[in-house]
Amino acid sequence: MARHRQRGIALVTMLLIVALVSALLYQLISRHHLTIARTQQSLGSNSALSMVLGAEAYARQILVMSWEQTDGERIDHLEQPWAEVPEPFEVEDGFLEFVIVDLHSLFNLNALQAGDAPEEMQRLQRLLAALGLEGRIAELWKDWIDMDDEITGFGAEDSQYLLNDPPYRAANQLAGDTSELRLLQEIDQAQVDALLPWVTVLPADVQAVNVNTANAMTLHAVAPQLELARAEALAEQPRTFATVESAIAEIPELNGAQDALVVQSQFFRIEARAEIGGVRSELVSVVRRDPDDGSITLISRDFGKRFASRMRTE
Ligand SMILES: [Ca+2]
Repeated sequence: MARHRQRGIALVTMLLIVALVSALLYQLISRHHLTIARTQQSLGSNSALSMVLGAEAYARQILVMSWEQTDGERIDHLEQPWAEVPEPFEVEDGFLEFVIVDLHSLFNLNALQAGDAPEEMQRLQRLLAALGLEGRIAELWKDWIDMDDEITGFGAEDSQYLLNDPPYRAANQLAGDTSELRLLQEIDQAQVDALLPWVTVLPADVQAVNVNTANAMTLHAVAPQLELARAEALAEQPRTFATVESAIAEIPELNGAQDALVVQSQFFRIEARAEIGGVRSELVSVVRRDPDDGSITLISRDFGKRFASRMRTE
């Protein structure tokens, strides 16, 4: 009996030891897994970050190369290397993609700050009408960036914004980002989303639309005689006008838009996105390319903007 009991105790002890070792091993392995997962995550995010910064550097090179190829003519158009959208690059455990956008192909919302700018107000209203949006947005926007506190039409100034919860003030200066549209009084997300693809904020209060790269909406907005259908047809064609005058000579409907048009672009936006090991990184950079020597200056970098991937449908 005594021997049986001893055996029983030995067995229980063994089982206890096995259980203890198993628990210890499990804990060790879990910790190890966690460390591995953490390392993978950190490696992934480092790689994705390096990739988008690399894409930005590469895009800058393409912009310089495009400038060098203009052979003293110094015009920018969509037949140049920068405008070619590269296929997403497959890399180990992920992909990288980027695109360069000419900001002079878009409507400069900051142009509404110039003087009393009635012409720019009408231009923005034409854009809004073409998009089926209410014209009041132009007045709200003008008040948002103009330096005074006087309400324009159905616009709004501090007197309205300070009554909001939470209260805030009108910017009363050139906008730094198109996302400021979201702060306008009584504007909703759907209206902002409809407007965003066609507009930009250049660090200048002038309209400088490149007739060679502009989208149909922007051309229609700045040229009062240019119907939208005609603008759409024009935007489909390859355009390589050397001067604004030659563009107007060929397309008389552009008359009245001389002051708003250019054939040379300075500001570009680079949108880069990488996904490595399930970790995503997005970068939107704005750069200025000097029209005289082709050198590039970084204006802003934003890692917080989200945009649709051509690789993944979201
Ligand atoms: Ca104002």
